[in-house]
Amino acid sequence: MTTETMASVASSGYIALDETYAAHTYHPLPVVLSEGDGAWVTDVDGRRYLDCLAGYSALNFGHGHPVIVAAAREQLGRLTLTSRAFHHDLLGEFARDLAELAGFEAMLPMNSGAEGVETAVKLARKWGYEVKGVEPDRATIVVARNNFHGRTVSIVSFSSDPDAKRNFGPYTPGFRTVDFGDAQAIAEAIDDTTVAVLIEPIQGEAGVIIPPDGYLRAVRDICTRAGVLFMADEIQSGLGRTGRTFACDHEGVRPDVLILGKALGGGVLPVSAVLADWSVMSVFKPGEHGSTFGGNPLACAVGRAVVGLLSTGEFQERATILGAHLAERLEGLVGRGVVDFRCRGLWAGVDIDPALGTGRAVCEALLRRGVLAKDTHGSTIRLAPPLVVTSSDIDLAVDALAGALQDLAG
Ligand code: IF1
Repeated sequence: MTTETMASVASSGYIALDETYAAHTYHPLPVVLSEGDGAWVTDVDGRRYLDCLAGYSALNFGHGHPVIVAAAREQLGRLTLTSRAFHHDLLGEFARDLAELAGFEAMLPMNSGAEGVETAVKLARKWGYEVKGVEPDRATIVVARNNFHGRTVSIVSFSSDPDAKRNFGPYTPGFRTVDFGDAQAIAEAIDDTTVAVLIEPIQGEAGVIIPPDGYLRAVRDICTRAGVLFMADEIQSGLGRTGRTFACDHEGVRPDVLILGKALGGGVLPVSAVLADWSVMSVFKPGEHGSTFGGNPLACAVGRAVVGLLSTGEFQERATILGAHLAERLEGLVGRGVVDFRCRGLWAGVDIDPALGTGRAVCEALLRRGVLAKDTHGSTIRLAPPLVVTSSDIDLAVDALAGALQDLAG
């Protein structure tokens, strides 16, 4: 039975309804989820799956973490939205807590990750003109090939993924692309129009691409010497995923602008934020940037709960210890259908032998074995379970991967 026909009668009804009314911007696996608890989810037929995607790292704390749910429930009954035309009693505390966790003087609350990245681009350009003295409308930002920073027109303007970019022009100018991992290429791309360098410390969608040791430190030093802003997109790599609070922490590097999202909303609602010191953030004046929902009370309540969970270091330690176990188990699959893998904390990109099939085929086989995962490109899959996963869950996931590879080998 093919995977496409594997969907049950019940789930087929849901899938048909999705396809009738929801834009076809995804090709979901044939599973219809209805409940989540920790690292596990349940479909409409009562089948349970280990969630190894975790909402692309938006569910670092798992489905329904009690601290996050309690904070959301309590705030739902109090005040959920005011707009920023008025103050409310949670923004200042959330801003303080997040700024202290990240080591910055100020934060700007937004909603989606893409809004966070767009905010950072606007901030860097404005800082460039008003502080650095770049000629008006000439600002450039250096970005990395194979980046993923979101789906707005300006962001896909500097994407190197043809599917993400095709037929969305005319594109926003002012971006220069260099190979990820090549610090010298960044130095050579910087000139007197450059206001910032924007990179993911580890490239997620590209396949969990970890740069050479010292790369982040080199980028930091190059940006400092050139007087340009080092902007780190930690929307996917941040908030415990790699075993540290932020992926930049692995090299002891502090960016000038830090962009957060996904798990900042606890898997409950979209919460993103841009952090910087006032020497940069103060270029934004009232009326120059904002959003209806940015910094809303419900987002602040959930965001504060997330910061509280991260402040103990428990999740970072779990990701380190369990990530080492994941890497050790994956090592055992190299040469048995796995060509190579990269792993930092509980975040792995696994390259499957293309002769066995595409990453999609592997994920369909994993689905049949009770594990949810998502391919990135070609024959690479990403494993990123919630950080509440257990060691035996990881064994189950890797055993299922071994079985899936045998299924594909025939
Ligand atoms: C989709 C990818 C992952 C991100 C980084 C900003 C954003 C993302 C490093 C934008 C979002 C999501 C978007 C989602 C699938 C997923 C994704 F496959 F698209 F590329 F994770 F790798 N910076 N990534 O990873 O945040 O606006 O989505 O909140 O668009 O299909 P967002």
